Amino acid sequence: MAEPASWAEERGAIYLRRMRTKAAVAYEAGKPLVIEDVELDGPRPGEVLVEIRATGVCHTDEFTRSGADPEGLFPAIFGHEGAGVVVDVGPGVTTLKKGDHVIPLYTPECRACKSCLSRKTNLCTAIRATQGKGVMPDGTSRFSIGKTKLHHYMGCSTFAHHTVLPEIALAKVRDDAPFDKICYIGCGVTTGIGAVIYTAKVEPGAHVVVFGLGGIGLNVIQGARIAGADRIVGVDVNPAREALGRRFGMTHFVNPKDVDDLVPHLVELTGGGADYSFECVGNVKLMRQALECCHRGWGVSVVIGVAGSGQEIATRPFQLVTGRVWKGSAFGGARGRTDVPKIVDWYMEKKIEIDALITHKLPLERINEAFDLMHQGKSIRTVVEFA
Ligand code: NAD
Ligand code: AHE
Ligand code: ZN
Repeated sequence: MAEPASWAEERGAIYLRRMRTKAAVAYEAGKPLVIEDVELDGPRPGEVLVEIRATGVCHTDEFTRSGADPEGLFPAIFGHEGAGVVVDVGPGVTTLKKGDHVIPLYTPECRACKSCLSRKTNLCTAIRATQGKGVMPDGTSRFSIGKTKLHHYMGCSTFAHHTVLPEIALAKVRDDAPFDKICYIGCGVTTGIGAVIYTAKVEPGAHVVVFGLGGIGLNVIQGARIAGADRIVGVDVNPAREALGRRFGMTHFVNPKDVDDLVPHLVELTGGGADYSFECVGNVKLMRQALECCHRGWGVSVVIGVAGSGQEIATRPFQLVTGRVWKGSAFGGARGRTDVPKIVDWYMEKKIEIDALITHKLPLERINEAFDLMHQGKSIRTVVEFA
């Protein structure tokens, strides 16, 4: 007898095949993650079971772990920068099959909601409400430990060896791309490069200022170089970031600690103000500086950094009256199912660089060290590989 395409099809309406898998569980804000064997229910209609092969640890995971995220829920399985292989599909899934290589998307692309159809944004709204509540689109969680349900995180939960996602939240990518590198395209690479090419649309010859040269900012620099920017000024309090910044295309480095008045200094360095600036830290004071270092009349400042609960941005309205533009970018403005496979191709064709940014690799059991390395300013990206 031929093997059924999936267990769910075989059993008709019962979709609850349960398996055990290893995951890093966040029980409480501010506490280390705990490695556990958790239960995972199989994929329901429109869902896909994925074996995660590798996941990056992004500053946003730390933001939520720390308790600064107003949407943060506990207990949860974090992680949103993964890559893996389809293990099983639920009924009705048509675009993916067992064995496909995929990148989970915290910004899905349903291609049918008002936002997707508008062509004005990448912020698909098909499942955002349930995603923010830490559950699948049907309102339930697939993860549990004993009788306790665990929340999904950003619709991805890639700090688990296996996870379940909606079909619309997976980008199918080529089979020959290494998981331990392309997982970074699931957030940092796409966010940084995308903010330059999709959100800001930086043009050749532009003068660009990038605040924060971490996992996102260095990708903004790489994007600005690819876009043909003429002057790329990097700003970071960590002097160790200068060398990597220059390697990725930065032409000038500024450590705010060495400068009396940062904004006039940046205006001078960019010959009257930046055409484009990017805030890649999540600090509302820097967001203001990033706007105010922009050129009068046309400078565009893009907020990428995520700021903690209760924080607000401020500037004199005159900054906007005189033509500066403040905008934001989520997932680099990229449409995941359409753009992510292309970005994987760019990596494989050596049009973009990723390897040098993956500074550390750890097994899941040591994932808490990734947060330590981040705080110590030692890592750009730590990638956790599943054995
Ligand atoms: P990271 O920790 O790798 O890098 C942050 C960098 O900022 C570090 O190099 C640090 O030295 C520098 N920095 C800290 N304080 C500074 C200051 N006062 N002045 C100048 N530089 C300073 O973090 P990351 O992974 O690159 O993430 C950066 C931000 O982007 C975070 O807020 C993260 O949550 C956010 N993010 C947003 C999106 C999005 O879609 N909008 C996607 C991913 C990450
Ligand atoms: N939950 C936070 C906001 C977090 C946030 O802005 N997330 C970014 C992605 S960061 C990836 O590392 C994003 O895509 N935002 C759009 C969205 O719909 O969440 C809060 O402040 O409530
Ligand atoms: Zn991220």
